Amino acid sequence: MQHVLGTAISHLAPGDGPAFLISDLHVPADRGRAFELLESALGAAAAARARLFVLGDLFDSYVTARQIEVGVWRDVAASLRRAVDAGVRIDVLPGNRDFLLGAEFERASGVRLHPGGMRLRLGGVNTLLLHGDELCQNDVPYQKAKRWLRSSAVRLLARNLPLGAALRAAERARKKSATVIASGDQSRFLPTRAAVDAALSTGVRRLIFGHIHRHARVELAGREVFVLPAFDAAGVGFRIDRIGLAAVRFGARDAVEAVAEAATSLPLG
Ligand SMILES: [Mn+2]
Repeated sequence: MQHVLGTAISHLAPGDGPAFLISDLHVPADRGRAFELLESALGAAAAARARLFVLGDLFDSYVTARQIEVGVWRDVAASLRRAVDAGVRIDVLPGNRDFLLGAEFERASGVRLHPGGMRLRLGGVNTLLLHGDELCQNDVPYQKAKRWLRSSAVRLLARNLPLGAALRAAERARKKSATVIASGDQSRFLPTRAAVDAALSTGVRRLIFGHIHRHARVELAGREVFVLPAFDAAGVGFRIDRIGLAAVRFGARDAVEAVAEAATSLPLG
């Protein structure tokens, strides 16, 4: 398998029909607004006969395999399953908050879960889809912790935790991460130019990622770079077809409306 910045890349068959992309839903244990927004996106994808890509952090946290049988995790899986049964193909990347998603999630939801990034021809354009955390190479403590957390021993241990212990661990990790993010030099959370160049050097013409919660579109060395905003903020994602890529907002009753242009600059670390 090809790797970019330590991320395994799945090569997918071309998808030249319409596609919707969303990222960073962070669906919380109490459902929040994100759950409703997800249902809107699923309805819109079914109505438009579009496929759906979720570029990571679908959940605010996901630790143990037992989680998919309870609460909001079970309900999200059921919603995804209804869309899949209605003919929507859904491809999901794990994010940094839900990297422990496993085969039980695929089985319950019917989506295809890929280990890292995805590469495919999308709307006629060779495209690389990433969550985006691998691009933030200046965040050295995070990149170190990531290698450790994703080792097979830690994965095995976490995914087999009893449900109560897993949920408490996830809550502690979430609080700690909020404290870390609020402290220190914020520029370390930006993608680095070198990392973006490494992703583009795979030969794609378009790179799309999320994670940094900052809607943007920029051109770098003749290639297009698009950043998805956090979906839980306003229900905004991208629509891609043969005509191009546009930002859209998902609303009630399968409505999809155009969104104003994104920032055309992206600060890089
Ligand atoms: Mn993220």
